[in-house]
Amino acid sequence: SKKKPWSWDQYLEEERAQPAPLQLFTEFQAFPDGRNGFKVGMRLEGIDPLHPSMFCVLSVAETVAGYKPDEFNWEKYLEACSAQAAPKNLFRSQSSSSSVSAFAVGMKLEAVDRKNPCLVCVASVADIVDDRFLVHFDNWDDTYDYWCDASSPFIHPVGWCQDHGRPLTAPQGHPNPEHFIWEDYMEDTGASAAPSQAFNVRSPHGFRTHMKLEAVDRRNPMLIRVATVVETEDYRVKVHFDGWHEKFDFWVDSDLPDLHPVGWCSRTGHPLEPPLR
Ligand code: MLZ
Repeated sequence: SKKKPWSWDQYLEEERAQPAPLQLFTEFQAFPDGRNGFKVGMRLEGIDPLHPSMFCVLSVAETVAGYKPDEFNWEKYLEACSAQAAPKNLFRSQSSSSSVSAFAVGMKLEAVDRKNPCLVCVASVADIVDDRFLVHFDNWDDTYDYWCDASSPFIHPVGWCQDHGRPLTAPQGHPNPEHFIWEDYMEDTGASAAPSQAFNVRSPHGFRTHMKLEAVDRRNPMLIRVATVVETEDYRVKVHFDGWHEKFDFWVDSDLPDLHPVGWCSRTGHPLEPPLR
């Protein structure tokens, strides 16, 4: 007898589990709304993950996830009925999220070192692209750098540590790291503080334990697996690959583009790795 192909519907029923609701995912995690037009060999610019301050020349090596041609396609639909889409900027939520950021290159802030998350350190805005900017830690190499936007929970205005009774890690090589004084440092460096109104921390994500989703396996990013949220923090989730040992569980930011709602693989035509049995 031929085995029935694996299906989410049946699996969720067997496991009495719920899929993570669609509205918890960002637009980069949710279902694509256009075709993947990238072709092998096309050149582009991208951020080097080991040196986030560097943009490198890249080539497309392989393409998979394309929107299935038989599915509804806005572009084609609009063309067919010669209609216009209501522009994004008319929608309040969209225009506020794409508003010009008040951050400028050189401004100082206090930022969590994502590689040493218990440290909040003296940092600067090192680069800006649209509403995202590069956080650099003063006098450290660029391997601690990361890109974020004004809604990041990992950045704070100058003076935050003092207000919250938390230690602030001074720039590397600071002559008196135990008594770091922002006013003196900004005068010495001729820099200014990022204005506190520029910080606009997002609300916590809303994913709950036991919710099901589809997640990229970072050890082999070709593979997307059936997964479960097994632990949550305000801005991160711990992901478990169904049927795999818990030693493969991993913490990620809840807005990581490698997390997708149930049904994403079937929509995009990407193969989904079913749970190991
Ligand atoms: N133990 C590490 C901490 C580095 C912290 C850097 N923060 C931007 C070291 O001393 O290398």
